[in-house]
Amino acid sequence: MEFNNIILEKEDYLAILSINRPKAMNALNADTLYELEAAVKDVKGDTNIKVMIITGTGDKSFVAGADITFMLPFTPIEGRFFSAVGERVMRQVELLEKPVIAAINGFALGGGCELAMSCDIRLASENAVFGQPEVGLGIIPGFGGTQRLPRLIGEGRAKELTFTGDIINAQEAYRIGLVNHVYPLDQLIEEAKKLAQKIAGKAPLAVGYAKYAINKGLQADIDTAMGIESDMFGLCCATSDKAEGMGAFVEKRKPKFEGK
Ligand code: CO8
Repeated sequence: MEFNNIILEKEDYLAILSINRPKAMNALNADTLYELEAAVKDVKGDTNIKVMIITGTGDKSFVAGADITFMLPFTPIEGRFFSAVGERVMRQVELLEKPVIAAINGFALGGGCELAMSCDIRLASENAVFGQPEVGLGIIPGFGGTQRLPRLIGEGRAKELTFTGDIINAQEAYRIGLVNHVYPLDQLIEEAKKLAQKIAGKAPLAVGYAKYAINKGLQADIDTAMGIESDMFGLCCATSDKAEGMGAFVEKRKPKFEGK
């Protein structure tokens, strides 16, 4: 698929996906979502890639939301369809068995905040701002925001942000646990790459299984969740990386993981 609204770059083990619609502050229309979906599928199938970073081009905006001009003429059927497309694409980001780091370089509003929340780890630049301003447009968050925000920051805070449409800065996002770290804008991508490198040095299948266990377990009751964890632990024991990791410890050397 030819990409017109995103850029997908690969550096060794790392995929960097940049939303690239500068004329609309990187807002998400249907084409951009379909490209994002294709890129995630590509990364999923590329065994060289261990970690993905999602960011926005430019220095002002990560993603300023779903494209309002695109949504303005929506019928109920079209609205429901577009919401479901966004939900599906963001779920694919969430379910990708490789870590996804959001490098949030500016506006993360509406669908932008929702995209960031579908990533595993969120790093923000000092100029980043967050919010779910949808109710000010007569709609509600429709790319998973009503579900992921309360799971991430708690019901009370999520309801306040969603009902008021308040915009919060990066420090406040850090304080309430919406982002893991805040960096100066010019250091953001380097810090995201450093984090990616640290993760890429670990056993990739184990990292993927840990992501699976956390994501699936969080949606299940505790006994089912423990079963998911032990299943994934068992699966790790089928990998040669487990023999390598433990063998290296015993032999007092650094492990060399192959993702097998
Ligand atoms: N959609 C479409 N165009 C946008 C968007 C957007 N979300 N955000 C910015 N743009 C466009 C502007 O219209 C403007 O275009 P033009 O130059 O042609 O007039 C250009 O980007 C630059 O924007 P501004 O001039 O407004 O730049 P400022 O620096 O003054 O302001 C802001 C930047 C604060 C980001 C401002 O543009 C803004 O408030 N944007 C809208 C933010 C917003 O409300 N986002 C939520 C959208 S709703 C949503 O995301 C719902 C998700 C679920 C959908 C479910 C499917 C049905």
